[in-house]
Amino acid sequence: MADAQQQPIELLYWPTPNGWKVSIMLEECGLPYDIKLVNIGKGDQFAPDFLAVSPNNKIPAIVDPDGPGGEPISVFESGAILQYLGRKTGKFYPTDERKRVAVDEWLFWQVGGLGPMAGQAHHFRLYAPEKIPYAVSRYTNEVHRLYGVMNTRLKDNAYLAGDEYTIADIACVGWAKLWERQGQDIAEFPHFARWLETVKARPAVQRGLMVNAEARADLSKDKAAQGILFGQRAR
Ligand SMILES: N[C@@H](CCC(=O)N[C@@H](CS)C(=O)NCC(=O)O)C(=O)O
Repeated sequence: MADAQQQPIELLYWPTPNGWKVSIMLEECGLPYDIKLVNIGKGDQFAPDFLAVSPNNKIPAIVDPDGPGGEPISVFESGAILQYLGRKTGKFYPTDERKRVAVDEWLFWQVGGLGPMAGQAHHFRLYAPEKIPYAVSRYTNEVHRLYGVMNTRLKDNAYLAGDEYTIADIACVGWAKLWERQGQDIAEFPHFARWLETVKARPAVQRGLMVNAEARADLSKDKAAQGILFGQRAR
């Protein structure tokens, strides 16, 4: 249970698949939080105060005033945030070592595989100024392969890490719900489809996905935002 004395966690956020991971987790855990919107299409992610917390200039990040030892702590990288909140609350991140290893496997699979590959599929299918057939097919195929892996896993398991809903499912749902934009046909993946409907039906997932949903713009039509997001080199 969330500590009644818990001060609000600051969530540095924009409504994207990586941001949703943390809004969903905070909703699932019943933790109080305040949103600080970081408009990544306008370049807020390069502001010094944001970089002090999230040096990779990407959302999400959190600042927890009640961190270890009662002192504030900031955390960046969605996987690290989910693990931190799971350890802090004892929710959705089992302590049994075998179960925890299974969660970590699928969590790392998401942050190192599904997220980046689906992100590239979005990029080359929707945002790239020229259609590059090789890139479109490379990332569409890779997402297809990954959904096949997920589908096989979910044939005999209710959730990614086994029979319990965990932070691994929370990490995946925001990406998986965008399967159409990734050029996929969900009918090919019936176990994946069953899992997606089950996870999306959770009230906390629905609340997490709605956080500042009105700010979510169509990036494919916003050339200025594309210039900020896709033209960066080391600063
Ligand atoms: N590995 C990071 C990826 C985060 C990420 O890619 N965030 C995107 C939004 S979904 C972002 O902030 N992009 C801003 C930029 O690239 O400048 C994580 O899992 O937290």
